[in-house]
Amino acid sequence: MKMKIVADSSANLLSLPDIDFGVVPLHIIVGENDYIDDDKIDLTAMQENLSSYKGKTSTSSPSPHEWENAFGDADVVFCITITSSLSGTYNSAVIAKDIYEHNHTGRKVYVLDSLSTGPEIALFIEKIAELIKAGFAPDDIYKTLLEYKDKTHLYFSLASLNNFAKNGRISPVIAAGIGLLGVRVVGKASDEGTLLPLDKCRGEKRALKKLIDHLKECGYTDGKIIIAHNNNEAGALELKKLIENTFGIFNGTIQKTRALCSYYAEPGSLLIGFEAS
Ligand code: X90
Repeated sequence: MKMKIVADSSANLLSLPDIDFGVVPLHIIVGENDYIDDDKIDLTAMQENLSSYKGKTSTSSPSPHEWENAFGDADVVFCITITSSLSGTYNSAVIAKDIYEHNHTGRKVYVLDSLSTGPEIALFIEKIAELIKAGFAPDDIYKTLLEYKDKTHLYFSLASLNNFAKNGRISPVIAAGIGLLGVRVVGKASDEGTLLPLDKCRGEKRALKKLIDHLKECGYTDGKIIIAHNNNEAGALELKKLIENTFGIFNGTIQKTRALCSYYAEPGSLLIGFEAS
């Protein structure tokens, strides 16, 4: 039985070792340019264009057809999407699932709405890969994944909320009052899969301290952690060090954001996905 994991590009992953893995790109639109968030994109050029462009910019979700192509010829697909509260990506995956299962009797697609993005999705993907390699049956993998999802979290320190506000993905009330230069918004993905700001921090040091406080509140001890950063390796390494000092271990990895997360988590931002109890 051929099993495959398929995620959208918000997971910031391009490949997985020893596992059949596919990525469906979202799009970043800057004037005339449609940037496809795949392995061929020039991220530096996109970011430069974004920072100098004065007109409207936006993003768009993949079509059902793009999902269907990524399912390939797998008998079982585990499909993980960015939160349905902020993107049409999940809806389009569900449509693709229906078409795929209808056209290929006996094949099965599990679609999981992550209610999150970035490094928390990456944790889900790594968990599924682990379970596939351990030889578990598809239904058991999906069940274990749903339990796992209750233990993981996504927190962030964002350098700006401009692109969220401009694209109507946070309320104007929340957007106002934030957006001061040098102020970082620390917050989390809510249970409903929306952006929940928790603290306004002047300077990165304070933001990192807040993130550590939130890890403690969540009952974090030594679970797996993935940090994703947009052009802020120094911040990611500093956070890693604080985690080591506070919890005695950094059980994790550091990644760079790909295009979709780089658009919303603007340069200087950090995302952190972790397992708590
Ligand atoms: O369909 C589309 O055009 C894509 C819209 C995506 C909007 C959300 C992107 C989030 C990227 C930013 C920080 C974390 C926020 C967490 C909220 C769940 C990462």
